[in-house]
Amino acid sequence: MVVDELTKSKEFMAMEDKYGAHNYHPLPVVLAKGEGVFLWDVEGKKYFDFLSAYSAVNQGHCHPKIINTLTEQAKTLTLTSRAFYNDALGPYEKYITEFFGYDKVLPMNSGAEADETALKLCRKWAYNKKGIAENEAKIIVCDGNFHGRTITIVSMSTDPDSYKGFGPFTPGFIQIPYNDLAALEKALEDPTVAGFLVEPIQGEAGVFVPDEGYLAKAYNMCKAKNVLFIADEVQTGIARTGKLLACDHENVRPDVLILGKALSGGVMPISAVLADNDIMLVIKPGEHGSTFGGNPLACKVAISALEVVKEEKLAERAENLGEIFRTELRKIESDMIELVRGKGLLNAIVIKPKNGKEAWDVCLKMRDNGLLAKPTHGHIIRFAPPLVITEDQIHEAVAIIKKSIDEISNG
Ligand code: IF1
Repeated sequence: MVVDELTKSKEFMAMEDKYGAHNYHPLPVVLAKGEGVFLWDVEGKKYFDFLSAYSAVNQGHCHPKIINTLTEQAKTLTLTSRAFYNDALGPYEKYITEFFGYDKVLPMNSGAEADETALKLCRKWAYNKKGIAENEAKIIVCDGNFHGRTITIVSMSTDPDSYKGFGPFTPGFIQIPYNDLAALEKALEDPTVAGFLVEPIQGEAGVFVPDEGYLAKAYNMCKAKNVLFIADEVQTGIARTGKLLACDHENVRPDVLILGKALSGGVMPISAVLADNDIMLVIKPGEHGSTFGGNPLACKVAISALEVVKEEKLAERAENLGEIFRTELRKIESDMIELVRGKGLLNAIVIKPKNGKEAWDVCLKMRDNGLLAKPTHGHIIRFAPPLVITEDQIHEAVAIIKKSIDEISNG
């Protein structure tokens, strides 16, 4: 960037630094416009978006169908609260429960709220249905988990960046290694265990894909012990991994399904918890909710966002284009690429630092070359473009990734 261009971007970055909390360390790029797989910065430079706001923009930025729905409903009715009925919530609840095959949905806003809802549902079910003594219910979680940033959720975390300095912590969680059925079997021996909360693929931990069969075996082990299998598909759901849900790869139907992010196509915060009546109905009127949960604007937007998934066959696209993407990435000959892994269009490369250069430097170089991605846990770069990307664009993006790694590698 030449000096005057830097000024504009620098002004925006300085403003965020001066007036905003420092709870993020963004890649230095200031975005102003998004359309489909592309983003533009304040200087008008165009980029491939290979993060999709952490898989919230699966349908592509500002999808016309979703934006039309948003603008029409925004002129009509945005929020009633659940103190009253409205003409959008029922039709949405019917649509989404039929879409995913569950009796009921509890609508929330953020992914963390949906995870918290699932935890409350599981505990209430433990006391009312499984007969565990009040306040004794335990929930099994995995090392490396990421389910959000609330105090109860970080109480489950094994990442000090997530929990350190935020104690005291919520009790009642058992941490076991991810992708370890023996550890799960042992933990399930505890009769006070009520649920197993798991990401079908661990996104934040670095796109860890568990062994084939892990989810199905874990599910069966939970059923044998009358323990709820709770799938957090906030990041892996909505077609991202090549199926509507990542659990679909193993034909696992979670007892409790948690959705978020792309449920709105990246347009606004919409999340949901789905379950059948014997679980969902343990929560009675007045025992849980949220001001914006299930608001008419979100209901209409979510229906459009899900219609796009079906109409544009986004799961099939993710499956096919993900294979091509991983194959092409694996052709890149570089001693900086340790490995390539992923499922559908949720992928990552593990970078081996070289000459003091690491994943962050690769991301800066990719930015200069027109592609945006961000490292997770220092040495892993996650690649998650909108699922509307084309095969030609996949090849274009791989060329940028290769060029950038070569430039960094050869210093
Ligand atoms: C950040 C991570 C990803 C999630 C899963 C629940 C939530 C998330 C599997 C909570 C949210 C976001 C949060 C965002 C960055 C991003 C993220 F790096 F933090 F871990 F994707 F991997 N379950 N993930 O991935 O949903 O409350 O955010 O709507 O906090 O920086 P949320």
